Amino acid sequence: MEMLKGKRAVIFGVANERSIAWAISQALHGQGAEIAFTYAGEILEKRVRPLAEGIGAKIILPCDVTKDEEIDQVFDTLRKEWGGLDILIHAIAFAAKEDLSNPYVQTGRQGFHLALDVSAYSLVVLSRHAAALMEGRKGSILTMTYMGSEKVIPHYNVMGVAKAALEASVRYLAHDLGPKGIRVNAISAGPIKTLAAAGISGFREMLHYSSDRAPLKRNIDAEEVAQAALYLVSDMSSAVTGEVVHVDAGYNIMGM
Ligand code: NAD
Ligand code: 0WE
Repeated sequence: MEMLKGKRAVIFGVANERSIAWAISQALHGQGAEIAFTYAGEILEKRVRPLAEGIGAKIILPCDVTKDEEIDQVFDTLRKEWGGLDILIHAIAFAAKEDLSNPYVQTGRQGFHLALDVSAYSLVVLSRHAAALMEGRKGSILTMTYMGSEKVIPHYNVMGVAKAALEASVRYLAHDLGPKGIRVNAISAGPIKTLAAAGISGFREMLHYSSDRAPLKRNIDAEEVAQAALYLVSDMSSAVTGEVVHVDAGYNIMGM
């Protein structure tokens, strides 16, 4: 049974075949959804376009979320081509490299603004545009977060603060958009070796540390995140909104 037959989804955050957003795209497509893709700049277009075309995508557009014109262009196109929207996936985060290595106390104003703008504010502006296309369609908005918002993960720094703002935004957006029947949720994923993780020194050690301590005694993969995403964007979770679902082999529940 195709759970998302006839549904239309726009996905922000595919960089390559390892991206969590790509695993989610494949899962949604596998359930019959039609998907529009965006990519953050020309260099990534070369990676994203072949992946997107491989699952029959017709709408593939540039969107750097720090640029309002590019955001407007994406939603203008969706309105023109589709006339409506059912699902928005937000899987975007960025902080300057030095802000993930220096102590948090050294974070400058510019680095703070960049991380919060790309990683948290973007959900607000994208949700506002999406909601206008979701009128009367029981829409679902889903973002990706990480436990560094709740507890200190050394070096996650300003990204942890941005994820805390993102998770609070999920709750405020759920409140605003709930009366329109639109649900807003987040998945808090355990560490996965994607492009965003590749640049992090000591990531391998982090994976070992997590799998050692997690109740399930292992790490997770992007496909497992995608299965949880399927639940959160489908009717299976019709009464779930404002929630942060941990997909982390249980790591977050441990105290000692
Ligand atoms: P990824 O590198 O594949 O995805 C990150 C995406 O953010 C990329 O597609 C990149 O193009 C996009 N991006 C960065 N700056 C942007 C901008 N200005 N405008 C538009 N897009 C921009 O890595 P990923 O691990 O798949 O990350 C996806 C999401 O999952 C992120 O929100 C990340 O915080 C979250 N997450 C990742 C992990 C992990 O361990 N990999 C764990 C928990 C949560
Ligand atoms: O959200 C993330 C990573 C997001 C990220 C990654 C980079 C690397 C390259 C944001 N900005 C940048 N900027 C770059 O220049 N994760 C959940 C993965 C991650 O990142 C960490 C982690 C984990 C887990 C950083 C420190 C400690 C743990």
